[in-house]
Amino acid sequence: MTEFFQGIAPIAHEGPDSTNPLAFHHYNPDEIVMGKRMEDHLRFAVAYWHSFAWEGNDPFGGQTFERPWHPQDRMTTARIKADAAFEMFDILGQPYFCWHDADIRPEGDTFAESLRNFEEIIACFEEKMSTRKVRLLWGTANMFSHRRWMGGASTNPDPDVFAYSAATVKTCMDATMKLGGENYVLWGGREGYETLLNTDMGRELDHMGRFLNMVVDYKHKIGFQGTILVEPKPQEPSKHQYDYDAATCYGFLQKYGLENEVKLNLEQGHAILAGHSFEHEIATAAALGVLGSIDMNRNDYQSGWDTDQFPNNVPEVALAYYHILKAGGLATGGTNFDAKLRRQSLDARDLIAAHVGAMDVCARGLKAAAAMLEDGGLEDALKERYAGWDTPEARAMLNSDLDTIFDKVNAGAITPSPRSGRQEILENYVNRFV
Ligand code: XLS
Ligand code: NI
Ligand code: NI
Repeated sequence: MTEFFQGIAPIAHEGPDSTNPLAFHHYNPDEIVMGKRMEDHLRFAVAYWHSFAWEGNDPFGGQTFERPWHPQDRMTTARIKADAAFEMFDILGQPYFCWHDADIRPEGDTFAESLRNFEEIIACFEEKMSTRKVRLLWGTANMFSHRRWMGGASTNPDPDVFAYSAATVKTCMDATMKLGGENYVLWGGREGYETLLNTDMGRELDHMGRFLNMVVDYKHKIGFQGTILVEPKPQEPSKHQYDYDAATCYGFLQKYGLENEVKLNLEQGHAILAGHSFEHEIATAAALGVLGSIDMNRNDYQSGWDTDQFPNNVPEVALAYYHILKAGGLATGGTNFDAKLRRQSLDARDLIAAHVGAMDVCARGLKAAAAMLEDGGLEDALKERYAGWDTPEARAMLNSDLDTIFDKVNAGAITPSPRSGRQEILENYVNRFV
């Protein structure tokens, strides 16, 4: 036992009238929503990097947190960090967690030493998981922090870095599989460029496509049953990341023959950075058949950065879950809190409260989304708006050609009559539920 969370009891559902800040008011894992337990819809995960590896620094200031697992450059503290992490999982009772290799183990002097460190911690996780219900939602490789990745990982101009990336991802996939992980994520933070003056874009994209094919081949080789996910983000740290948004990623997957093998891990803050809404990204992925999982956070709308704050906006979250429910749910995916405390939130209590609040916000969003779907108001409005396409003549048009259509329109048989899109009415409708 570490002392870090001392005095904080496991969080219980106390209902909306409770004033206890360390209780769930809306998240009730066993409550049935649309025929399924709330926990099984939301599939919450804690992100090891923000909660345990991040030390409170920002671009203008250094470490603000002092944790029992600092400094993080040795195995003794990596084990204390693991103890604290699992203590927090016990307190929150969330079903999943996620990691990067670099979050959980200290970097060694050589690849082999880093791997030894990593495998030791994975064995320690395996032991801790054997007596608990918590599972691994996904593992991933941090191929953006160390200086070797400064020019990219699989898109690096140096083939030695490509090799290092391949070897690193292999070890992270092995570890993910060992822990029974349900997905494997690739986020290409430095795949992209700072200046075109030194970048051969076509070559880099080909290398990235080849790399991802190797990942998929390896998945099949080892019999990994989970889903391979790519996480779109338009910029930060690279200026022009190749995985800009859901639509760009889909084009990339298609070009390299991967659209049936790889799905997307969509993040709220990344959607905003790309100039979209979260539900836009979810609806895009769902329409293209590549909705995988979500990273739930929010940006500070004033600062314009990827500030990775815990979600606190029920109407926004409700629309995200609306599109997820409509698409049939998260399948192997989950709701990963890719979110960190503010750097002044120094206490263990802050870390717990952040997750408790976020889980409550998501629960409210899910319930609102389910209520809207069950009521059917938005679906009815959609049906009505597209009702013209229900006629056989309209459907046949899709299989005809410009000349045939021209003849009908030119003969006066077809005259469009504009109808209201009813946006305000629909917005007011949503407002009744959120
Ligand atoms: C960074 C990304 C990262 C991925 C995992 O912005 O969100 O945290 O989720 O590498
Ligand atoms: Ni992010
Ligand atoms: Ni993320």
